[in-house]
Amino acid sequence: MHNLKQKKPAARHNLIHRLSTKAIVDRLVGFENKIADEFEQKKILFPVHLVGGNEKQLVEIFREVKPGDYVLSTHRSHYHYLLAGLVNGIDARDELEKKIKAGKSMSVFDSRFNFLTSAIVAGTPPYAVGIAWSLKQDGSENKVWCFIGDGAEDEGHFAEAARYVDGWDLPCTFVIEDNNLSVETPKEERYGKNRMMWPKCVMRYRYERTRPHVGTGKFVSF
Ligand SMILES: Cc1ncc(C[n+]2csc(CCOP(=O)(O)OP(=O)(O)O)c2C)c(N)n1
Ligand SMILES: [Mg+2]
Repeated sequence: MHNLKQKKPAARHNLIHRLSTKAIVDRLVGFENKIADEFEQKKILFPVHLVGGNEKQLVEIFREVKPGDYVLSTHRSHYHYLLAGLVNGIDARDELEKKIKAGKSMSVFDSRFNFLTSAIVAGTPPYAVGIAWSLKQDGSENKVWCFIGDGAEDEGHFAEAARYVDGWDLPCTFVIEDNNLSVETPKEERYGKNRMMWPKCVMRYRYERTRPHVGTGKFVSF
């Protein structure tokens, strides 16, 4: 079994525990508002999937994340990245802004705090299984947090990954970020019902999105 060369973050303070929920929510919202403005001013020449409406739920979840845990994200990666940074004592706002301006909003990666994103819907659950398997083999105290949208629930990759994590009791939690939309299509229209039963390694939070699927809602001509 490959021994994961896990980068243990230098002993930094977990900033999530030093800041109030309101302070963190304000940071997140402020960041996305800034990115939205820059997008509309044509300073970002790439698609951006902005987040909104799920700040409090995410802060609550990230209070459980430990420094060195793996955080796997989606096309909607900004809040996950900023929060994973805080957990590891890093204010990553400037770095994220640079990444977004370089067209990497959907492919954010940071080995300092074991963060990676895939824009392929349900692209990360198989990685989550492999990482979690390796962490277990190594006797690590860290775990994997794999964030996916409800659209990824439609994918076989996810079902297989959840079954494997459950069956082998691997250190991984899948978090379904359920806005009841895959782009613009609700679950009932996709597979005939809107409730799915998954093993206990899968948790879900619901939110109503406050922004369009992609962009800001304002047509920008480059
Ligand atoms: C394998 C794959 N199929 C289709 C797409 C196009 N696509 C991008 S986001 C998205 C919606 C996925 O739903 P969800 O994860 O719930 O994201 P949300 O629409 O809520 O942002 C789709 C189908 C993709 N990126 N990857
Ligand atoms: Mg969705």
